[in-house]
Amino acid sequence: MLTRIDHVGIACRDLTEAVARYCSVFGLTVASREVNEEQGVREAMLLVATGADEALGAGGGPGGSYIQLLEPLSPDSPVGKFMARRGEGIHHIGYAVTDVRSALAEVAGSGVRLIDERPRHGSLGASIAFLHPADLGGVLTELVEPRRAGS
Ligand code: MC0
Repeated sequence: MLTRIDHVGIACRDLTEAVARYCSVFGLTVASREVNEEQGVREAMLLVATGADEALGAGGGPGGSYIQLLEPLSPDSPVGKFMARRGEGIHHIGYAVTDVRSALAEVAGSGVRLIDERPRHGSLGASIAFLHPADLGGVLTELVEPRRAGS
């Protein structure tokens, strides 16, 4: 079901400062910056690797892998609450899937609780859905169906 690790989501207090730090330490480039009101985050995707078989260039794309830096828009958002409890750090792992709706149906059949019964909008035009950390060893897990190239 999982085709690769799409991104690691990292909660930070100050997105500008975190982007500057990660770019300078690792020589990464920023693939996108977005505000996602529904999710309560301001975020940036930093390109780690392009997809091996997709030759998408420096802008990354559906086959890429990323570090996603997440700054909460408010203290009562998911990332805001997480940071109040645990401070900055790894917030979730996003795995790529080919078809998020069928992946959700398969996961539901295994008994793992779905946070999202239907896909929502994620970074870089992806369709995403979260799975509950309590059923996955304390790891908030995201299924990511990347935007198809050209769409
Ligand atoms: C909370 N918990 C976590 C966690 N957040 N455990 C692991 N990783 C996390 N990130 C745990 C708490 O420690 C607590 O455990 C329990 O969940 C309840 O915590 P809470 O603070 O009362 O929070 P809830 O229950 O209101 O919500 C938790 C839940 C929520 C995971 C359901 O944060 C959620 O719906 N997350 C999915 C949406 C999201 O995170 N969006 C932001 C990224 P104990 O053991 O003390 O009970 S959006 C994004 O990333 C998009 C833009 C994208 O990738 O494209």
